[in-house]
Order: sequence, then C-alpha cells, then structure tokens
Amino acid sequence: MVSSTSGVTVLIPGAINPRTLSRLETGFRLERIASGDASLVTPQLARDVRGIAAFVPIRAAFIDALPKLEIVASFGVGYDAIDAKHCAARGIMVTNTPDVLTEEVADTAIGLLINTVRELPKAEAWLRAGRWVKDGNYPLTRLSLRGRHVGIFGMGRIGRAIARRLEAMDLKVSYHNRRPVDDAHYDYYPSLVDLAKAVDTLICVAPGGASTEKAVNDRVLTMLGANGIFINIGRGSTVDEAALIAALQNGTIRAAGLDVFADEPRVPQALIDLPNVSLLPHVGSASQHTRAAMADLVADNLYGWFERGRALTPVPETAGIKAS
Ligand code: NAP
Ligand code: 8YV
Repeated sequence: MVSSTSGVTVLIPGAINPRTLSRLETGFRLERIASGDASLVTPQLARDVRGIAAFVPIRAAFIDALPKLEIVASFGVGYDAIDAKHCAARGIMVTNTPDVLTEEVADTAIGLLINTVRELPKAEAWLRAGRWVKDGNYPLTRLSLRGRHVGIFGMGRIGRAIARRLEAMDLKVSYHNRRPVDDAHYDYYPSLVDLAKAVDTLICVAPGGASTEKAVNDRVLTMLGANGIFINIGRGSTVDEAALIAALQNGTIRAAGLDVFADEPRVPQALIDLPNVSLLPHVGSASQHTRAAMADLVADNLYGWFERGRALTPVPETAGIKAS
C-alpha cells in the first residue's frame, strides 16, 4: 500500500515540537486546536481527522469525538497520558518514541543520583555565592555512592542503560519487574517491597499508569531504610508523594532525587523546602539532540502509517492493528 499523504488531515491539540510541525507541514493537511478537549472538535474535524500528533493527554472522549481517527502518534516513550486501551478497542494505532531517548535519560538518572548523594548543585551554589573565599571548603557530604547496592524498579530499556552505567561505577545492581528479564544477570526480586529491603538505593524508572500507581509507598520507603536514597526518573504517579515527603522529613529515608512529580509542573512546597532533596523539572530527555530524534519519530510514524500502512514504533496494546 503506497499512497500520498497530502489529502490526509492530522490534528495537533495544544503545543507541538517545532521540528515535528515542520516535518508534518510539508506532507499533511494540519489542523490545530488548544487542547485534547472533546468539546473543541467541530463537525469538520470529526469528518476529516485521520491522525493525531500528540504532545498532550488524549482521553477516551476525545478519541470518540473523531470517528475517522486511525493513529495517535505520541511524543515520549511513556504513554500513560494516552488511553491506549481505548484506542486498541476501537482499532486505532498508538505510537510512542522508544529507544531514541534511552541513553539520554539514563545519563540524566546518573547525574541526578550523583547530585543527590554528593550535593553538587549545593556545592556549586556555595562557590557562586563567594562562600569558598568567605567560609572555606564546602562541608564534606554525609552520603557517598561507595559500597551502595542499587535497586532498579523498571528494568526495561532505560533501566538497563542505567544498570550498565552503575556497573561501570562499581555498584551492585538488583531489580524488580513483573517478570524477570531473560538475559539480565542482576538479582531479580518479584516484590518491590523485598527489593527495597535488599538495597539502600532505589531508582524508579517504571512507567506510569494504573499498575504502578503509588507503588512506592510508605512500606517500600520504610524498607529502604534510614540510609536509603530514592531516585525517580519514571513518573510522579508511581510514588505516594505525601508518604515520600513524610519519609524525608522524619528520617525514614535519607535523601531523594526527583525529575518527575505527581502534578507537573507544580512541585509541592514541602519538597522544595527539604534540604535532603535534589529536584529537576522533568528534563530526563531534554537535550536538543534527543528531542529532535523524538520529534522525527513522531513524524516518521505518521508518514509510515499513511504512506506504507506501517507504524514504526507501535505501543504493545496496538501492535496488532493493521491499516485498513
Ligand atoms: P520499557 O522498556 O517499557 O521498561 C519499563 C519496565 O518497567 C519494563 O521492564 C517492565 O517490565 C517494568 N514494569 C512495567 N509495569 C510494571 C509494574 N506494574 N510493576 C513492575 N514493573 C513494571 O520502558 P522505558 O523505555 O525503559 O521507559 C520507562 C519509563 O521511563 C517510561 O514509561 C516513562 O514513564 C519514563 N521516562 C521518563 C523520562 C523523563 O524525562 N523523566 C524520559 C523517558 C521515559 P514488566 O513488563 O516485566 O513488568
Ligand atoms: C518527555 C518522557 O519529557 O518520554 C517520556 O516518557 O517523560 C520525556 O521524554 C515527555 O514525554 C515530553 O513531554
């Protein structure tokens, strides 16, 4: 199946990466609306739209308002904001952007871990404030990575890239997934609580969604223990944020490094006020290099679907869906 895309209407709800926009402008008829709100779908859009380039949540009501929809091409590997099950039930393809961001996000995770443990942002602030001259050396950090045992919650593409880096740093690695990974030589824990008990450093890089909602809870943090470090580069929804704040305030765990939050871009003031937390504004994949590769993959999925009837990177829920 080879066909031209010039007569195909692609809808862009909300903001879009400029590179994806310029790639799509040359081949498709584009329509833009402010958000993925079903009430914004006009009769003309309902009649014409066959594809969505998604940078915002796409829910069931919006999908249902577009009866000709064939594909939702989403920006990002995590697609918890896209109702993929509903798309699958309606025979609509969903794509995400795996692999092209794996190494970048793993680099960020290691940076966040080191910032949390060795306090590098605070040490730099000390220098910039003239305190090295005025007050002397920055205090020795109470925490070190030396001798730590790291647990990875979510040993997938990014989890494995993080594990490789940790091994090069001479750290022991174990993990929890729902199923053991065939060719991974790290110790596997079928329960997250048991993993937390075995390690002193927990890195969460699991997807968001119902199956991981608040999985990192009070019990997991208690098992991680008073020397414990928690890093989250996965999704904010995977953590009980109130339990995490309490654990950091009362010494249940020692420190945390967070790139993701429950209600982004709003970060609880209690987290900002804590001295034992390192915070980043969801920048795991945020380099020009990697965002360009993600932007291209969104466009390539739409071209692949409408020119050749083949999406490049379907999510597992819709992998079996064929173009009509
Ligand atoms: P992936 O290859 O699909 O890996 C996800 C891993 O999590 C799999 O090994 C999976 O194993 C495990 N998992 C899924 N659900 C689970 C559950 N309920 N309990 C235990 N383990 C579970 O995905 P990836 O490419 O590594 O990306 C992982 C996530 O990182 C994304 O979904 C996204 O949320 C996040 N991310 C964040 C940033 C950022 O900027 N901070 C950037 C990119 C990605 P099983 O299926 O065997 O359980
Ligand atoms: C992006 C991400 O920041 O890929 C993901 O799952 O969380 C990040 O790479 C996000 O998808 C774009 O807003």
